[in-house]
Amino acid sequence: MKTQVVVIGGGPSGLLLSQLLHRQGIESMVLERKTRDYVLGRIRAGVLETGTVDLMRQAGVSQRMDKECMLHDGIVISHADEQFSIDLKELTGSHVVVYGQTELTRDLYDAREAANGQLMFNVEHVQIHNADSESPRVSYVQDGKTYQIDCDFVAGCDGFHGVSRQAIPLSVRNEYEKVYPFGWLGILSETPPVNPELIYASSPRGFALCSMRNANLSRYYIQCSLSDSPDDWTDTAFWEELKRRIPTEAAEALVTGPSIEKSIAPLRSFVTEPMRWGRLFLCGDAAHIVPPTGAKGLNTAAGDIHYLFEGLTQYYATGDTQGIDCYSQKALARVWKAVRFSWSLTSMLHTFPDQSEFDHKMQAAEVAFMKSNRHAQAMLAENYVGLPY
Ligand code: RFL
Ligand code: PHB
Repeated sequence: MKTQVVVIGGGPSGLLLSQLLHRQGIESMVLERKTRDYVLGRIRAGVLETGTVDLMRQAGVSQRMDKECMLHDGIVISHADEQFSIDLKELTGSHVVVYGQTELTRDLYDAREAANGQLMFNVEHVQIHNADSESPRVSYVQDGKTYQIDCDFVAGCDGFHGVSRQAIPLSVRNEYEKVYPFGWLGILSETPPVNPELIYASSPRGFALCSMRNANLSRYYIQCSLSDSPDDWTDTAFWEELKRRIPTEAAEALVTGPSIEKSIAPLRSFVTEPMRWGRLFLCGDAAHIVPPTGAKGLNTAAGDIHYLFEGLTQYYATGDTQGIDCYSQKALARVWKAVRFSWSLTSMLHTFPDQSEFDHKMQAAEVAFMKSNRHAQAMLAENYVGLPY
């Protein structure tokens, strides 16, 4: 088989790239290890930057999103008894959009399928060959049969546990990592959101987040121990713990109900450099992970796709490799800023196991400064709505 771009991974990064390329007449094949239903069953991101929304528009897949998404002009930060809003709109002139990753991915699958895009599911043993040559090849196994695809480029969009990053030799690959000593236990429930804006709550018992998907679908998280399993937490125990961590009025207003999904995500910061080796380009979680506190994972993935799409479009239109040559440098410059922001928000709002009284005082002083200082609020707001591409 032959195509122009092989995309490894049918998550949001891979599908978005494939759909954008299709709109430019550039052919791609997407290889996904799981089934479509499995990918759509993973409950992940909820908050989109306007840059991500614009890319969905550019990909021609924003119709449902434009109709169903919720515009958010602010977020609430609470710490012990202090509570204040960050007015995103007033501080930046911009906003974020609440639209679930599940829905965004569904829209992309629908569009790729409607255009007869080549999507292979349940593929195994994906291998990248000759990525540092002019003619890379990708092989995979499906239903026990081995297939080979000759291509011009390979986009590694296969997430943190994928094979693409491992294809870059250790002699050229540098990895930077910080693992946080806690996770997030998240639940989805068919209840109205407790507050129109997201609440990021820091409390002596740990962090909590009140988020949503729509007017009758709420997403809540609490910081938990890494040794916890979702089965350790009954719904009642979850709701009780959430109420202890969020502002009193919110706890009193909270509508509880059965969870329809419950999962634990570990928190990690991770970056691999470079994000390109020969004709292989890493995008999204395959190249970097951030803790979800800043809502930057999917948005940073979308940034990568923007740069790679620009580079590939330029190459196919003119033969000029300038865009693809500076892909890694451009993407990494934005990635590191998202990594810093996510780390700093995580550090400010979570309880750490070995934290001293001094450390607690530093967190409290940082929140108090932010509450009273417009510049500090503006710094958070600019990062939260998304840095320019
Ligand atoms: P994905 O979504 O992991 O998709 C990779 C795909 O590749 C497939 N795959 C393979 N396919 C073929 N061969 C192989 N060898 C393969 N290995 C893997 C996988 O099956 C999968 O389908 O990566 P992608 O596309 O880069 O997308 C990244 C985002 O999923 C991720 O960054 C976000 O979900 C992070 N995130 C958030 N990001 C935001 O921007 N805003 C948020 O509000 C937000 N909230 C979150 C989040 C992540 C969370 N978790 C669970 C980690 C909240 C949570 C709780
Ligand atoms: C979510 O709704 O899943 C969500 C929102 C904001 C975050 C992380 C996750 O920072």
